[in-house]
Amino acid sequence: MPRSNENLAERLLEGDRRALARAISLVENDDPEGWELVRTIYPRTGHAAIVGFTGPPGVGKSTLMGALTKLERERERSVAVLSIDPSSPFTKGALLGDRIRLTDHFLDPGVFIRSMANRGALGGLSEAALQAALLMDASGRDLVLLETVGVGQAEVDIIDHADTVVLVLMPGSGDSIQALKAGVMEIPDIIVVNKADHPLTDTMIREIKGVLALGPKPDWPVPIIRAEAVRGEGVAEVADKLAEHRAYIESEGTLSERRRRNLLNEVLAIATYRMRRELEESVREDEEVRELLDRVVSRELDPASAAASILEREKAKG
Ligand SMILES: Nc1nc2c(ncn2[C@@H]2O[C@H](COP(=O)(O)OP(=O)(O)OP(=O)(O)O)[C@@H](O)[C@H]2O)c(=O)[nH]1
Ligand SMILES: [Mg+2]
Repeated sequence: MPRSNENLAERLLEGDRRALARAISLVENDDPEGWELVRTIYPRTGHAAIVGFTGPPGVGKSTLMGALTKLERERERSVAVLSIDPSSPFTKGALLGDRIRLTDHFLDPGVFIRSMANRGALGGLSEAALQAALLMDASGRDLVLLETVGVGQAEVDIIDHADTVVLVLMPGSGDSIQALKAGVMEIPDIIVVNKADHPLTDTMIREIKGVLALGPKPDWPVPIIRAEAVRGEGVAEVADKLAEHRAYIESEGTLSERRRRNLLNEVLAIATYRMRRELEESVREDEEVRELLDRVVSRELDPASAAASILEREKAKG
């Protein structure tokens, strides 16, 4: 490993914020040094509590995370925030403060804030974000908060890497309730109904309870918390439930089970991406593959049989 990198790893492990920022940039910019760094520090990860916040745009995720960060800082826990923004690769930097709404914390060395929109090296934003989260974890942060916009679409499933998933909704987010009901969205660990000054809050909570009641009785009953993040209302309750959930997953062995499952998915995601890329490369120039495709187009050969032949050929090559 280059000396500079060794140094970077060392500083990162000591908790140096600039080293952390640099390391994340390496990962985000597809720099091989970035993966090498992750390889080096990986044995030192696994200590941070990783909490994912998801929910429709504008419900108040960032505001809630900002308020939670404030509270955790009062308890002297260090925090890293990663906001994953698949929709706008252009907001990096300029609108960061606005998107993340953690401007109060920019000067606090106990808080590290970063947003990410690039796909990174390993195939997806989710993979790049996981690498970033690992770096944050290795740098000794007690708490890593991930933010992603979503109503259950699989595009960005970084949330899969969280130990605890918080779904943030606001009165009127009917789509999310439908998504939960239809099983498009996995049942989160904690649900926050934010902007609870809205007159439809009670209706919303009733609907959520209705949906949750359809499922089997869980060992962890999903708490539904009403909050007004802008005013700090309900934030302490969110912090308490996070701690409770943590204790629950630790005591039941669920944490290691969950991490095992998440890491397996991660390994498969990276391997799948790499295989696909290799396959695409090796078939692009291949005359026989082109003929195979022509036969699919002319309806002589069905797509599944063509795929099977391609795989056979690849195996023979390997
Ligand atoms: N009335 C009210 N407004 C709130 C509350 N919490 C947040 N807001 C406002 O809602 C708007 C969106 O808040 P954000 O925290 O940026 O929401 P977000 O979910 O992070 O949004 P995206 O990251 O863009 O998806 C902001 O103008 C907040 O000030 C609340 O409890 N009540
Ligand atoms: Mg936000």
